[in-house]
Amino acid sequence: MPDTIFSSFKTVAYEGPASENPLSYRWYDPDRVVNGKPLKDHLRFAVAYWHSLNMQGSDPFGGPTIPRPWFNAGDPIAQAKAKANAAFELFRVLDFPFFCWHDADIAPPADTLAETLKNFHTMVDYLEEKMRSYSTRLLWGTANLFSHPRFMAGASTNPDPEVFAWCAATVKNCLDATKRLGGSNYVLWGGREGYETLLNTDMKQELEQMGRFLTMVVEYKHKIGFKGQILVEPKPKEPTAHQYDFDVATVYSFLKRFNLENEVKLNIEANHALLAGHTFEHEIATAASLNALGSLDINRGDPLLGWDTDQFPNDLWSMTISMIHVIKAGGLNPGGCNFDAKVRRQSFTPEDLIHAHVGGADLCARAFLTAAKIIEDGRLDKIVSDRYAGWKSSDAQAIFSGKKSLDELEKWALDKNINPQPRSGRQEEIENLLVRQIYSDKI
Ligand code: XLS
Ligand code: NI
Ligand code: NI
Repeated sequence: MPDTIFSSFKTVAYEGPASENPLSYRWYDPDRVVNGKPLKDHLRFAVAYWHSLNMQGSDPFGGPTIPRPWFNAGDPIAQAKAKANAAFELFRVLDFPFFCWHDADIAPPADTLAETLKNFHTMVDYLEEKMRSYSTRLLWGTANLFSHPRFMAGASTNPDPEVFAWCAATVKNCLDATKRLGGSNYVLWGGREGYETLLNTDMKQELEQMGRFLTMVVEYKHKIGFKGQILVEPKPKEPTAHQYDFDVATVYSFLKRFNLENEVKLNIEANHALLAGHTFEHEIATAASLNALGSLDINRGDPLLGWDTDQFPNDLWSMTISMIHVIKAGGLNPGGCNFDAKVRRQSFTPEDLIHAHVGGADLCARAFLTAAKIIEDGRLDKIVSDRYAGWKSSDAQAIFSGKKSLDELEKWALDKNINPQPRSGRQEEIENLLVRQIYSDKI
């Protein structure tokens, strides 16, 4: 194996909660069986190529701070190959079963479409070769249709149909590559699908374009027999103030409008939820209630800042509540937990990147284990089902089955002389119960 900045690190192993070794898993025991399946198959952790291999710590006020030696490895293809060598060593160190990429993360873009695709194919061949010697698989592929200046006015929503065609060609190739590499999902995040100013924007036209584009993606998926899920990733505010894929509810109604709700599911990101004025658990529960939960982008935002800081997660409370909803929705598979998270610009050593993923994986694992226990314990569920118990009566069920109209209900209410009484929502009791369970050492 080629020598990389990650090669000297031992593969991080599960050592249990008592371990003082900072580069060990204390909660993430990949083989621990929960609800009949090993933890690794529930969580399906993935490394995000862009944040872990490409990002070098630049921000609007300063350039790169994080040395990534593959960027000095020769011509652009040599750099991309050196980067891939390091990537697979990082996956090996973390013992993560999956990774995710954008086309532009794995292969250098060029001036023409033909050359860009040529580079991409060279690198897909190379990744395929790497995947023969490593066990890490592809959770999802996606296209970067937002960084290059040609996308400044949008990708599929661009006023220029040639940009739309460029995007179609790119996504076609990314879908082909995802299928070839055995990917479980294909993601579309609408990077610049939104507008800077309404003054130059035909919103109706742009939404029609976006709907047509997604429909073409779904049609092509079926044409090539790609069995993975197509996922849309909601995000508000960034980079444009008005993003069309604002949140789960907005994306779902868009899917309904274009009859795609049975074809496309959602990739939900914690930081995006926060930016939309929601919590991660709210977005997951919303998707679950619509049968639209697909996969998760794991990270956290800074509530004091208004942008996508993409930090590694550390909020056990929110992650546990989120995992309760995930488990109740039937789990994530074929989705997974992709660490769409980056280290801070002062965290420039390879070790920082490993610490970041180890902590994130442990947090998710602990949250998942606790969530499974809370569900098994049943007390929380009992409180909730008691709260809705009235709906189990045959009279109440008749409302749902459409057998009662407004005027019939009026008659029923008057005949029964109903007088509904307030009942406690028991919120503090529930919170106390969850504090005990979430912060318990016995997991
Ligand atoms: C950006 C998004 C992006 C998607 C993939 O904020 O989270 O990283 O996950 O394009
Ligand atoms: Ni994301
Ligand atoms: Ni994001």
